[in-house]
This record gives sequence, structure tokens and C-alpha cells, in this order.
Amino acid sequence: MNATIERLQHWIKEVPARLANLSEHDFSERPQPHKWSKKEILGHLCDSALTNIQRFVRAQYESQPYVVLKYAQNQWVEHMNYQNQSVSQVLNLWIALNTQALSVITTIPEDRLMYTCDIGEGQIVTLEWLIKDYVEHLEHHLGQIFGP
Ligand code: NI
Repeated sequence: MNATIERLQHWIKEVPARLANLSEHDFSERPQPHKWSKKEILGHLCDSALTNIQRFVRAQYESQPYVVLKYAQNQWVEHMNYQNQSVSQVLNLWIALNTQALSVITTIPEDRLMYTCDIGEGQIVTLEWLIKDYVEHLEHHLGQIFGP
């Protein structure tokens, strides 16, 4: 769990620094008309943070297994209107949401990390698993933004 927390802390510092090297054009260009731009990928990570903060809080007090909140990824990116916002607006939201997620994660008592969550299709996981999965998903998409 400590390693997961350290990775999230690392990215909250690293992402703004690395994005400084990308031009507004690089950030806004869609590789294909129906594919997300890098700005929209960062926006998708904001939607993921919004949803996962809800999950991390609710999993601690709702009855177990907590049935996780779902979200339709493409509809969220479209309706949140990231493509028409500045890079700094999307980035500031990403930083604020992940700083909040980190604050929630670091204060979860040890025993609650074993609370159960229903992620659908009969799969039951722990809250700790959900948190690790959140950071892995984040890193997968950062790889798409920054390249190998
Ligand atoms: Ni994703």
C-alpha cells in the first residue's frame, strides 16, 4: 500500500513538470476523429478520480460488499467538455482531484482496506485492490500521454 501511495505522490509532482514540454497543439490534436486527444485522456483521468474518490469514501461506510459506482467513459469525456478547455484548466482539476484522492487514501484505517467491493460480473475485491487498480489505470493512460 505504501508503494501505491508513493507512486501517486510521485505523479502529482511529475505530471505538471512533464506537461510543460508539450505544446497546446500536441495536447489538443485527436489522432483520429473518434479518438481522445491527450487533453481528453487527462480529462478521462479526472473523471476516473471523481468516480474513485466516491468509491474510496463509500466503500468505508456502505454495507459490504460495496457495489462500485460505474461511469460511461466516452460520455463523461464528451459532456465534461475537456477538449474546449485550456490545458491548465484540465491540469489544475487533475492535480486537485488527485491531491484529494491521496488525502482520502492515506487516512483509511488499515482494517478498512480489507472491506469488500463488488466490481461487477460476480467479482468481489478489497478496497486495497480498488486503490491499486486506480493507480495502475492512471499510469496506463499517462503512458499514452507521455509515450514510452
Ligand atoms: Ni481508462
